[in-house]
Amino acid sequence: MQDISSQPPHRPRVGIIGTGFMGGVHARSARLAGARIVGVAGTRIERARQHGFGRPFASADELIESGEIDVVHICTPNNLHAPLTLKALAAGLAVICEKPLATDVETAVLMAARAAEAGLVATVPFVYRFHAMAREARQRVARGDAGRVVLVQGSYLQDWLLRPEDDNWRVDPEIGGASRVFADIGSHWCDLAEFVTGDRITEVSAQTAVVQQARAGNGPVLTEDLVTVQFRTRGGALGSVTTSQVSPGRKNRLFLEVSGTEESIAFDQEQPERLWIGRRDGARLLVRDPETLSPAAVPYSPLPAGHPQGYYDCFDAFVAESYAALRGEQRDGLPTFEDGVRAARICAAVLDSARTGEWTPC
Ligand code: SOE
Repeated sequence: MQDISSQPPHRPRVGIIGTGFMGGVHARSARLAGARIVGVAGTRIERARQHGFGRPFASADELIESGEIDVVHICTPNNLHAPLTLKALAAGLAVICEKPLATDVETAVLMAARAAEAGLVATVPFVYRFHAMAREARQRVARGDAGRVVLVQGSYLQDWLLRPEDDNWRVDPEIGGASRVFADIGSHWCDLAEFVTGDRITEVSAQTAVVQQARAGNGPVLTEDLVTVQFRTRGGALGSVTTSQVSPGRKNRLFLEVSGTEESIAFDQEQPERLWIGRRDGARLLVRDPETLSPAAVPYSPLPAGHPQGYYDCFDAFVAESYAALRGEQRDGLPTFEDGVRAARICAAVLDSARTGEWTPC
Protein backbone atom coordinates (compact mmCIF):
# COMPACT_ATOMS: atom_id res chain seq x y z
CA MET A 1 0.00 0.00 0.00
CA GLN A 2 1.21 3.49 -0.78
CA ASP A 3 2.36 5.46 2.25
CA ILE A 4 0.53 8.76 1.95
CA SER A 5 1.42 10.03 5.42
CA SER A 6 4.50 11.81 4.11
CA GLN A 7 2.62 13.47 1.23
CA PRO A 8 1.12 16.93 1.62
CA PRO A 9 -2.67 16.42 1.63
CA HIS A 10 -3.13 18.86 -1.24
CA ARG A 11 -0.56 20.48 -3.49
CA PRO A 12 -1.87 23.87 -4.52
CA ARG A 13 -0.82 25.01 -7.97
CA VAL A 14 0.81 28.37 -7.42
CA GLY A 15 1.71 31.41 -9.49
CA ILE A 16 4.06 34.12 -8.24
CA ILE A 17 3.80 37.69 -9.54
CA GLY A 18 6.84 39.80 -8.70
CA THR A 19 10.47 38.76 -8.86
CA GLY A 20 12.02 41.00 -6.19
CA PHE A 21 13.08 40.18 -2.61
CA MET A 22 9.56 39.29 -1.49
CA GLY A 23 8.82 37.16 -4.57
CA GLY A 24 11.80 35.01 -3.57
CA VAL A 25 10.62 34.75 0.04
CA HIS A 26 7.10 33.72 -1.04
CA ALA A 27 8.39 31.17 -3.57
CA ARG A 28 10.62 29.53 -0.98
CA SER A 29 7.84 29.24 1.59
CA ALA A 30 5.41 27.98 -1.06
CA ARG A 31 7.78 25.17 -2.03
CA LEU A 32 8.31 24.20 1.60
CA ALA A 33 4.55 24.11 2.14
CA GLY A 34 4.30 21.52 -0.64
CA ALA A 35 2.98 23.76 -3.41
CA ARG A 36 3.76 23.20 -7.05
CA ILE A 37 5.05 26.50 -8.39
CA VAL A 38 3.64 26.53 -11.89
CA GLY A 39 4.72 29.91 -13.12
CA VAL A 40 6.01 33.38 -12.50
CA ALA A 41 5.49 36.80 -14.03
CA GLY A 42 7.60 39.85 -13.36
CA THR A 43 10.22 42.20 -14.64
CA ARG A 44 13.32 40.19 -13.68
CA ILE A 45 12.58 36.79 -15.14
CA GLU A 46 16.26 35.76 -15.19
CA ARG A 47 16.37 36.13 -11.43
CA ALA A 48 13.18 34.10 -11.21
CA ARG A 49 14.79 31.24 -13.14
CA GLN A 50 17.78 31.18 -10.79
CA HIS A 51 15.50 31.01 -7.78
CA GLY A 52 13.30 28.25 -9.16
CA PHE A 53 10.10 30.31 -9.31
CA GLY A 54 8.59 28.15 -12.05
CA ARG A 55 7.88 28.72 -15.73
CA PRO A 56 8.07 32.35 -16.90
CA PHE A 57 4.80 33.79 -18.22
CA ALA A 58 4.79 36.77 -20.59
CA SER A 59 2.54 38.79 -18.28
CA ALA A 60 0.72 38.69 -14.97
CA ASP A 61 -2.61 38.55 -16.84
CA GLU A 62 -1.49 35.50 -18.78
CA LEU A 63 -0.52 33.72 -15.56
CA ILE A 64 -3.81 34.66 -13.84
CA GLU A 65 -5.88 33.55 -16.81
CA SER A 66 -3.85 30.41 -17.58
CA GLY A 67 -6.26 28.02 -15.86
CA GLU A 68 -3.15 26.31 -14.49
CA ILE A 69 -3.07 27.75 -10.98
CA ASP A 70 -5.24 27.71 -7.81
CA VAL A 71 -3.56 30.52 -5.91
CA VAL A 72 -1.54 33.57 -6.81
CA HIS A 73 1.03 35.36 -4.64
CA ILE A 74 1.11 39.08 -5.48
CA CYS A 75 4.56 40.48 -4.60
CA THR A 76 4.63 43.52 -6.88
CA PRO A 77 4.95 47.23 -6.09
CA ASN A 78 1.93 48.51 -4.16
CA ASN A 79 0.02 50.19 -7.02
CA LEU A 80 -0.43 46.80 -8.73
CA HIS A 81 -1.85 44.98 -5.69
CA ALA A 82 -5.45 46.03 -6.33
CA PRO A 83 -5.77 45.52 -10.11
CA LEU A 84 -4.02 42.14 -10.01
CA THR A 85 -5.96 40.95 -6.97
CA LEU A 86 -9.31 41.92 -8.49
CA LYS A 87 -8.41 40.08 -11.71
CA ALA A 88 -7.28 37.01 -9.80
CA LEU A 89 -10.43 36.90 -7.66
CA ALA A 90 -12.58 37.29 -10.80
CA ALA A 91 -10.71 34.31 -12.26
CA GLY A 92 -11.59 32.26 -9.16
CA LEU A 93 -8.10 32.22 -7.66
CA ALA A 94 -7.18 32.41 -3.99
CA VAL A 95 -4.88 35.37 -3.35
CA ILE A 96 -1.96 36.02 -1.04
CA CYS A 97 -1.29 39.74 -1.50
CA GLU A 98 1.61 41.70 -0.04
CA LYS A 99 0.92 44.65 2.23
CA PRO A 100 -0.24 47.36 1.99
CA LEU A 101 -3.26 45.62 0.48
CA ALA A 102 -4.16 48.84 -1.35
CA THR A 103 -3.00 52.44 -1.34
CA ASP A 104 -6.41 53.73 -0.18
CA VAL A 105 -9.14 52.49 2.13
CA GLU A 106 -11.97 52.27 -0.43
CA THR A 107 -9.96 49.99 -2.71
CA ALA A 108 -8.90 47.76 0.19
CA VAL A 109 -12.57 47.48 1.23
CA LEU A 110 -13.55 46.56 -2.33
CA MET A 111 -10.85 43.86 -2.49
CA ALA A 112 -11.98 42.32 0.79
CA ALA A 113 -15.63 42.43 -0.33
CA ARG A 114 -14.83 40.71 -3.64
CA ALA A 115 -12.88 37.97 -1.85
CA ALA A 116 -15.75 37.43 0.61
CA GLU A 117 -18.41 37.35 -2.15
CA ALA A 118 -16.37 34.82 -4.11
CA GLY A 119 -15.70 32.76 -0.97
CA LEU A 120 -11.99 32.70 -1.81
CA VAL A 121 -9.07 32.56 0.60
CA ALA A 122 -7.40 35.97 0.66
CA THR A 123 -4.53 36.63 3.06
CA VAL A 124 -1.95 39.35 3.76
CA PRO A 125 1.52 38.55 5.16
CA PHE A 126 1.48 40.22 8.54
CA VAL A 127 4.06 37.58 9.33
CA TYR A 128 5.41 38.85 12.65
CA ARG A 129 2.28 37.31 14.18
CA PHE A 130 3.91 33.94 13.48
CA HIS A 131 6.88 34.35 15.82
CA ALA A 132 6.44 31.86 18.65
CA MET A 133 7.24 34.53 21.25
CA ALA A 134 4.68 36.95 19.76
CA ARG A 135 2.09 34.19 20.22
CA GLU A 136 3.38 33.69 23.76
CA ALA A 137 2.98 37.42 24.50
CA ARG A 138 -0.56 37.31 23.12
CA GLN A 139 -1.35 34.32 25.29
CA ARG A 140 -0.03 36.02 28.43
CA VAL A 141 -2.26 39.02 27.78
CA ALA A 142 -5.31 36.87 26.96
CA ARG A 143 -4.76 34.72 30.07
CA GLY A 144 -4.66 37.82 32.26
CA ASP A 145 -1.01 37.48 33.35
CA ALA A 146 -0.36 41.10 32.41
CA GLY A 147 -3.48 42.39 34.20
CA ARG A 148 -5.38 45.23 32.52
CA VAL A 149 -3.36 46.61 29.60
CA VAL A 150 -2.83 50.34 30.13
CA LEU A 151 0.07 51.22 27.83
CA VAL A 152 1.15 49.91 24.40
CA GLN A 153 4.29 51.43 22.92
CA GLY A 154 7.27 50.84 20.73
CA SER A 155 8.85 51.53 17.40
CA TYR A 156 9.76 50.08 14.04
CA LEU A 157 13.06 51.46 12.79
CA GLN A 158 15.12 50.81 9.65
CA ASP A 159 17.98 52.63 7.91
CA TRP A 160 17.88 51.43 4.32
CA LEU A 161 16.61 54.84 3.08
CA LEU A 162 19.02 56.88 5.22
CA ARG A 163 21.10 58.52 2.48
CA PRO A 164 20.03 60.89 -0.31
CA GLU A 165 21.37 58.33 -2.82
CA ASP A 166 19.09 55.61 -1.38
CA ASP A 167 16.05 55.24 -3.59
CA ASN A 168 13.27 52.77 -4.19
CA TRP A 169 9.86 52.60 -5.89
CA ARG A 170 8.28 53.01 -2.42
CA VAL A 171 9.46 56.65 -2.40
CA ASP A 172 7.25 57.48 -5.41
CA PRO A 173 3.62 58.01 -4.30
CA GLU A 174 2.36 57.01 -7.76
CA ILE A 175 3.79 53.53 -7.21
CA GLY A 176 4.03 53.10 -3.45
CA GLY A 177 1.02 55.19 -2.39
CA ALA A 178 0.70 58.37 -0.33
CA SER A 179 2.28 56.81 2.76
CA ARG A 180 5.69 55.18 2.69
CA VAL A 181 7.12 54.34 6.09
CA PHE A 182 3.80 53.92 7.82
CA ALA A 183 2.19 51.80 5.08
CA ASP A 184 5.34 49.69 4.76
CA ILE A 185 6.28 49.03 8.38
CA GLY A 186 3.93 51.00 10.65
CA SER A 187 1.24 48.64 9.33
CA HIS A 188 3.20 45.65 10.69
CA TRP A 189 3.62 47.31 14.09
CA CYS A 190 -0.06 48.19 14.47
CA ASP A 191 -1.11 44.74 13.30
CA LEU A 192 1.17 43.09 15.85
CA ALA A 193 0.11 45.47 18.66
CA GLU A 194 -3.58 44.77 18.03
CA PHE A 195 -2.90 41.04 17.64
CA VAL A 196 -0.95 40.73 20.89
CA THR A 197 -3.28 42.89 22.99
CA GLY A 198 -6.58 41.81 21.37
CA ASP A 199 -7.42 45.52 21.56
CA ARG A 200 -8.09 48.10 18.82
CA ILE A 201 -6.51 51.46 18.12
CA THR A 202 -9.46 53.86 17.96
CA GLU A 203 -7.90 57.31 17.60
CA VAL A 204 -4.53 58.66 16.48
CA SER A 205 -2.57 61.89 16.64
CA ALA A 206 0.35 61.78 14.22
CA GLN A 207 3.28 63.77 12.89
CA THR A 208 5.23 62.97 9.75
CA ALA A 209 8.59 64.22 8.45
CA VAL A 210 10.57 64.00 5.24
CA VAL A 211 14.27 63.95 6.16
CA GLN A 212 15.76 63.55 2.67
CA GLN A 213 14.06 66.18 0.53
CA ALA A 214 15.47 64.74 -2.71
CA ARG A 215 16.68 61.25 -3.51
CA ALA A 216 18.95 60.00 -6.27
CA GLY A 217 18.64 63.29 -8.10
CA ASN A 218 14.85 63.21 -8.14
CA GLY A 219 12.77 65.45 -6.02
CA PRO A 220 11.00 66.70 -4.11
CA VAL A 221 10.28 63.62 -1.96
CA LEU A 222 6.57 63.48 -1.10
CA THR A 223 6.41 60.37 1.10
CA GLU A 224 7.39 60.35 4.76
CA ASP A 225 10.68 59.09 6.24
CA LEU A 226 9.49 59.37 9.85
CA VAL A 227 6.15 59.07 11.61
CA THR A 228 5.35 59.44 15.29
CA VAL A 229 1.89 58.47 16.49
CA GLN A 230 0.10 58.72 19.79
CA PHE A 231 -3.03 56.65 20.11
CA ARG A 232 -5.87 55.52 22.33
CA THR A 233 -7.43 52.08 22.29
CA ARG A 234 -10.97 50.77 22.66
CA GLY A 235 -9.90 49.04 25.88
CA GLY A 236 -8.78 52.38 27.36
CA ALA A 237 -5.02 52.01 26.93
CA LEU A 238 -2.76 54.80 25.76
CA GLY A 239 -0.02 54.16 23.25
CA SER A 240 2.65 55.48 20.96
CA VAL A 241 4.71 54.23 18.06
CA THR A 242 7.64 55.72 16.15
CA THR A 243 8.44 54.48 12.65
CA SER A 244 11.49 55.40 10.61
CA GLN A 245 13.45 54.29 7.56
CA VAL A 246 16.30 56.69 8.32
CA SER A 247 17.55 55.55 11.77
CA PRO A 248 21.28 54.73 11.41
CA GLY A 249 22.16 51.19 12.40
CA ARG A 250 18.58 50.03 12.86
CA LYS A 251 17.91 47.39 10.23
CA ASN A 252 14.50 45.94 10.96
CA ARG A 253 13.91 46.74 14.60
CA LEU A 254 10.28 46.19 15.47
CA PHE A 255 9.94 46.66 19.23
CA LEU A 256 6.64 46.28 21.06
CA GLU A 257 6.11 46.68 24.79
CA VAL A 258 2.79 46.16 26.50
CA SER A 259 2.34 47.27 30.11
CA GLY A 260 -0.51 45.91 32.17
CA THR A 261 -1.39 46.48 35.79
CA GLU A 262 0.56 43.31 36.73
CA GLU A 263 3.37 42.95 34.21
CA SER A 264 5.07 44.38 31.17
CA ILE A 265 5.89 42.22 28.15
CA ALA A 266 8.45 43.28 25.54
CA PHE A 267 9.07 41.69 22.13
CA ASP A 268 11.91 42.62 19.78
CA GLN A 269 11.65 41.21 16.24
CA GLU A 270 15.45 41.12 15.90
CA GLN A 271 15.72 39.03 19.08
CA PRO A 272 12.68 36.85 18.50
CA GLU A 273 13.80 33.97 20.70
CA ARG A 274 12.91 35.76 23.90
CA LEU A 275 10.37 37.91 25.70
CA TRP A 276 11.23 40.34 28.44
CA ILE A 277 8.76 39.99 31.29
CA GLY A 278 8.82 42.76 33.90
CA ARG A 279 7.05 42.67 37.26
CA ARG A 280 7.23 45.01 40.22
CA ASP A 281 9.27 42.42 42.13
CA GLY A 282 11.69 41.59 39.32
CA ALA A 283 12.17 41.00 35.62
CA ARG A 284 13.17 37.95 33.61
CA LEU A 285 13.81 36.77 30.09
CA LEU A 286 11.49 34.05 28.88
CA VAL A 287 13.37 31.98 26.30
CA ARG A 288 11.63 30.13 23.46
CA ASP A 289 11.33 26.48 24.43
CA PRO A 290 8.56 24.24 23.09
CA GLU A 291 8.74 22.32 26.39
CA THR A 292 7.56 25.33 28.38
CA LEU A 293 5.65 27.57 25.95
CA SER A 294 1.89 27.91 26.16
CA PRO A 295 -0.07 25.60 23.81
CA ALA A 296 -0.93 28.54 21.51
CA ALA A 297 2.77 29.19 20.84
CA VAL A 298 4.00 25.59 20.49
CA PRO A 299 2.94 25.10 16.83
CA TYR A 300 5.19 28.05 15.92
CA SER A 301 8.14 26.56 17.75
CA PRO A 302 9.14 23.56 15.63
CA LEU A 303 12.80 23.60 16.71
CA PRO A 304 14.01 22.69 20.20
CA ALA A 305 15.23 25.47 22.50
CA GLY A 306 18.64 26.85 21.62
CA HIS A 307 18.19 26.33 17.88
CA PRO A 308 17.28 29.84 16.78
CA GLN A 309 14.27 30.46 14.59
CA GLY A 310 13.57 33.63 12.64
CA TYR A 311 11.87 35.52 9.84
CA TYR A 312 11.80 32.62 7.37
CA ASP A 313 10.05 30.43 9.95
CA CYS A 314 7.32 33.06 10.34
CA PHE A 315 6.86 33.30 6.62
CA ASP A 316 6.77 29.53 6.21
CA ALA A 317 4.08 29.25 8.89
CA PHE A 318 2.02 32.04 7.31
CA VAL A 319 2.11 30.46 3.83
CA ALA A 320 1.44 26.95 5.17
CA GLU A 321 -1.59 28.26 7.08
CA SER A 322 -2.86 30.16 4.03
CA TYR A 323 -2.75 26.87 2.14
CA ALA A 324 -4.43 25.08 5.06
CA ALA A 325 -7.26 27.61 4.66
CA LEU A 326 -7.51 26.50 1.00
CA ARG A 327 -8.23 23.02 2.33
CA GLY A 328 -10.99 24.48 4.51
CA GLU A 329 -8.99 24.33 7.74
CA GLN A 330 -9.43 27.20 10.19
CA ARG A 331 -6.36 28.55 11.98
CA ASP A 332 -6.45 31.13 14.72
CA GLY A 333 -4.66 34.32 13.78
CA LEU A 334 -4.34 33.97 10.00
CA PRO A 335 -4.15 37.55 8.66
CA THR A 336 -6.78 38.05 5.97
CA PHE A 337 -7.84 40.89 3.66
CA GLU A 338 -9.95 42.20 6.59
CA ASP A 339 -6.67 42.81 8.42
CA GLY A 340 -5.36 44.51 5.29
CA VAL A 341 -8.40 46.83 5.39
CA ARG A 342 -7.74 47.50 9.06
CA ALA A 343 -4.16 48.52 8.28
CA ALA A 344 -5.35 50.79 5.45
CA ARG A 345 -7.79 52.54 7.82
CA ILE A 346 -5.12 53.19 10.45
CA CYS A 347 -2.70 54.42 7.80
CA ALA A 348 -5.28 56.82 6.33
CA ALA A 349 -6.09 58.15 9.82
CA VAL A 350 -2.38 58.70 10.49
CA LEU A 351 -1.92 60.71 7.28
CA ASP A 352 -5.11 62.71 7.93
CA SER A 353 -4.07 63.49 11.48
CA ALA A 354 -0.60 64.58 10.39
CA ARG A 355 -2.17 66.90 7.80
CA THR A 356 -4.87 68.44 10.02
CA GLY A 357 -3.10 68.34 13.38
CA GLU A 358 -6.25 66.76 14.86
CA TRP A 359 -6.90 63.52 16.72
CA THR A 360 -8.46 61.27 14.06
CA PRO A 361 -10.62 58.15 14.51
CA CYS A 362 -9.71 54.91 12.77
C1 SOE B 1 11.13 46.93 3.74
O1 SOE B 1 10.87 48.04 4.52
C2 SOE B 1 10.60 45.63 4.34
O2 SOE B 1 11.03 44.60 3.49
C3 SOE B 1 9.06 45.59 4.42
O3 SOE B 1 8.47 45.80 3.17
C4 SOE B 1 8.62 44.28 5.03
O4 SOE B 1 7.22 44.20 5.14
C5 SOE B 1 9.27 44.14 6.41
O5 SOE B 1 8.94 42.88 6.92
C6 SOE B 1 10.76 44.29 6.33
O6 SOE B 1 11.11 45.46 5.65
